[in-house]
Amino acid sequence: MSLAWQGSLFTGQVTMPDASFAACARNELAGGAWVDHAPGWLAGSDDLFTELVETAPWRQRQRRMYEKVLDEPRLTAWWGAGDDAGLPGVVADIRTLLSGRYGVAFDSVGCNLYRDGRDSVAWHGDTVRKRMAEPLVAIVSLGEPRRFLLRPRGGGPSRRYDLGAGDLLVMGGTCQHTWEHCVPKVRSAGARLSVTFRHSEPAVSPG
Ligand SMILES: O=C(O)CCC(=O)C(=O)O
Repeated sequence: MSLAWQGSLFTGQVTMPDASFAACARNELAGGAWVDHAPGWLAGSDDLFTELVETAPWRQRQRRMYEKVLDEPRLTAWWGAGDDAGLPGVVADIRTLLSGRYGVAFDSVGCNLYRDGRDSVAWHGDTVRKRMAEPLVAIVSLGEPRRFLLRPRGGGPSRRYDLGAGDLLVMGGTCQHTWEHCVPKVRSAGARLSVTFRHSEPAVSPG
């Protein structure tokens, strides 16, 4: 696949998440939702971007819009629970680290490839909310920066995160119920990939 993107200036770094989560800051949102953001959390993320672009099982999904069936404006790849075939080792390591940090067993990995500024995902809350009151959704951003917006479901001012290479963003609390998120189209952008982690069982509260 031929994509336009510019790698980081820090070449030759080992691909490694920050197990200390030292740069991770929580933003409390209205209605019991929260977002954690850790800029540059995955060092050496360019190598993972390249590996996933080349090896992930990319699919072109389609959506029915009224009478028409349209291509989704992005490519996706998916590893379900218990299916790690071809999953890069560092992604499995990230999943373990996030599971320990957040007290849930992240078990599925979804990747989204935004080839340029025309690719996007519209406002939505993740469907995992239908099964859980407070699902966690973790996203590691790779490749070129892209805007990630959140807005209260039902209206209100949006919040903007400019996700750069290696950033971690985690949505929690009621976020999938009370807020919506999107990656809007932009006039110009290089390729960006998001690696998303979800879980099937709710968190078990200690004690
Ligand atoms: O690519 C992203 O950062 C967001 C992905 C997302 O919202 C989704 O796949 O449901």
